[in-house]
Order: sequence, then C-alpha cells, then structure tokens
Amino acid sequence: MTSYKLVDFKTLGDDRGSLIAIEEGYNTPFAIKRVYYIFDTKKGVERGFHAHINLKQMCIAVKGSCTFILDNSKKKEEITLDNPNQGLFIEGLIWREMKKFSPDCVLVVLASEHYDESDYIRDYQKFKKEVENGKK
Ligand code: T46
Repeated sequence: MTSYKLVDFKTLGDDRGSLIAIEEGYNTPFAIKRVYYIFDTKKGVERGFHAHINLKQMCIAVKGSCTFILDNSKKKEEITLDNPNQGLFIEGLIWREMKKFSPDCVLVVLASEHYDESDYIRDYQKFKKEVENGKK
C-alpha cells in the first residue's frame, strides 16, 4: 500500500507541562524497529530525495518545524510539521523531500525496519518506473 497521512496524537498534560506517548497499534500502525532523529540542520539544506520500497515511517517534529514534499508520482503535496502532537505517517512508494528546517528543528522518525540501503530508491526516474510496474 502507498499512502501518507497526518496523525493527531493525544497530548497528556497537567500543570507540569505536556507529554505524548507513541504506542504501536494505538497511534502508530506498525512495530517500531528503529528510531532516528535529524537535528542541527544547516540553513537552506534540503534532504530526502528518495522513496522507500517497504519501509513504514512516522515523522514527528518534536521541536521546531520542517516541510515535507510528498510525491506519489501523480501529484505532489507539501506538508509542514510544526507541532509535536502531529505525526506524518508514510508507507510505500512515496518520493519525499524535506526542506525549510527551522534552526531548532528536531525531526524524530520511527521506522518499521532496521536501516537498509537496498530499500531506498534514490533516482527519481527509477521511482516513476517502480510506481508504473506496481500498477501492472
Ligand atoms: C527518510 C527521511 C525522512 C544510517 O546509517 N542509519 C539510518 O537509520 C539512517 C536514517 C541513515 N543512515 C545514514 C545513511 C546516510 O549515510 O545516515 C546518512 C544520512 O541519511 P540520508 O541521507 O538517507 O538522510 P535523509 O535525511 O535524506 O533521509 C532520512 C532517512 O534516511 C529516510 O529513510 O525517509 O530521513
């Protein structure tokens, strides 16, 4: 399946501040095998420029903001993450680019698989072909 969507997380707060819990099966639809985070991104930097074959991910800007460009080969959409109570769930063949990182941005990503370079498609034309092949 190929899709992406924004997921709202419930904020559990009291007079000490806020807390959000991410739990497999409740607000994240996959078993989490890996967590990585992107931070200290330099001004003007753009990242991503790839699609994944099988990986499922939940991306959360726990601090600051950044913008994803998501491309399913038919249409492109920009989604800005700027709130720790929202996650961007991405699965399947979606080409992604990330830009406009605020200097304080900490982007946490929960992933369904261990790191595997062979799951990446880093060539846009190859991505388009894979999408076409998937339809046949
Ligand atoms: C994605 C977007 C949202 C590892 O060794 N282990 C890891 O778990 C990851 C994620 C990366 N790396 C290495 C591979 C590269 O040498 O770290 C270096 C930077 O990775 P990359 O250029 O792929 O980073 P981004 O920001 O372009 O993409 C990352 C994820 O790789 C990708 O899966 O969907 O964030």
